[in-house]
Amino acid sequence: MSAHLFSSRFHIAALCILITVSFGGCSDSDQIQSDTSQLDESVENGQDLAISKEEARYLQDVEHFGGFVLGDLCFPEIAKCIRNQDWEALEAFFTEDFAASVFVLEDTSEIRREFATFKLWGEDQQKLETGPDGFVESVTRIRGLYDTLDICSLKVMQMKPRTHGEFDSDWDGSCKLSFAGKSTDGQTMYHNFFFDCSITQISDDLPQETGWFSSCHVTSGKSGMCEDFLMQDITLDTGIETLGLRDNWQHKYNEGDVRPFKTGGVYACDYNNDGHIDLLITDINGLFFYQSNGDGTFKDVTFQVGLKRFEKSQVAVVGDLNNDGFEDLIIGRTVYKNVDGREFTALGDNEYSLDLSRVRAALTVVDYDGDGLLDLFSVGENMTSDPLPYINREGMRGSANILWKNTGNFQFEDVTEIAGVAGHGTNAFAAVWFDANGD
Ligand SMILES: [Ca+2]
Ligand SMILES: [Ca+2]
Ligand SMILES: [Ca+2]
Ligand SMILES: [Ca+2]
Repeated sequence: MSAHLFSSRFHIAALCILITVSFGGCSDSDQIQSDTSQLDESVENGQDLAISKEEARYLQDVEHFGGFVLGDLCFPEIAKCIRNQDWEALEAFFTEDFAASVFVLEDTSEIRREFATFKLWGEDQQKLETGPDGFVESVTRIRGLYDTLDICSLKVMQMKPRTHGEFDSDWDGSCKLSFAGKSTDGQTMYHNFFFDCSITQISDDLPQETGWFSSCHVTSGKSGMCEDFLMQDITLDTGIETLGLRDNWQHKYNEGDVRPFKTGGVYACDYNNDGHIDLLITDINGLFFYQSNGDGTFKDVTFQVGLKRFEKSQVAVVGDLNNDGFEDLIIGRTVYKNVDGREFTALGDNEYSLDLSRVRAALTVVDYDGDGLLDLFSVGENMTSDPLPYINREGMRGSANILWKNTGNFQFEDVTEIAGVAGHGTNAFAAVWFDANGD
């Protein structure tokens, strides 16, 4: 998720905070418009959310300072110094007693594979305890291996105040220094080093300040080198047309436009049982169904299989709902029966028993009771047009989760209450089913 989505306070970065999936969000899908008449779906079961209002606010502040101020504003300046080999400017960020440890880079063995050569540094490798000079020397050596740099970045991995609640005192956490590009002898190469690090304090003024980076101790590292990139972009050779799909990061939104949280998804299935995976692509701009030709290429068969190109529902699910051996589809509020692997026909209202208007964010298929019939689970979602804050939305809970038990022939029974899975009204994008206890 990118910083550009949010105001700084709510910036989402790789932080130490493990938050149960609880992002609020509105979707601009016409299936999921916010609507006050839907409020009676919200979960008001008297149970408190996992953290107090104060704690939620604190987490947002930690995220703002650690993720946005440090991660998005300050660390890129350090990375810029490293990229430009401006060591004097880099050292200005260090405190007078800056302490560091670095690996003795030669102290590792090479792992040779047919396609690439790797190096790993970890607990077994020799480290040097050092100060600013030794740190800069180590970084200089790694930087010097590169002729051109595609990536030179310093990212926050975790960051939190050493003393709970004290932002203007020491912060501890970890960071990752990454390089990728071409080596001086023309090889494709990358280096990643992970550090435990400390900062003297973080406030909104930090980007204007120097002398705040107090320690940086390396914990592990890895590098790889090969003749050329191991992965190749083959999109143009597949027959899959991506031009019409919304790229939510690149798309230009006008001021005042709300950037949607969801713009679609890709659903893999083998609808014609020929052993080759076919693709359903839902997108804010329309619907696409690609049949695999079996040789890595695809054919657009959206119309041939009976689907509507201009259906703009992003919520979909694939699964053999009637156990006839052919995977069926639910797209938005329509249930499609797969007819012998040839086409999909939309079922009429009396041919299935699901109230799909209650589905908010995503549907997940699972046979939760092991009876051989695929059941459906819908996760709750924030139902207001204001997507923030995503932690402990005040005075407003998201919609309930719903579990539908499949009783055969597209008939479903709402077993949410019996199964006790309505949830606490937190917001989610999706659910994952797994057998946690191996029974
Ligand atoms: Ca197929
Ligand atoms: Ca079926
Ligand atoms: Ca079942
Ligand atoms: Ca289990």
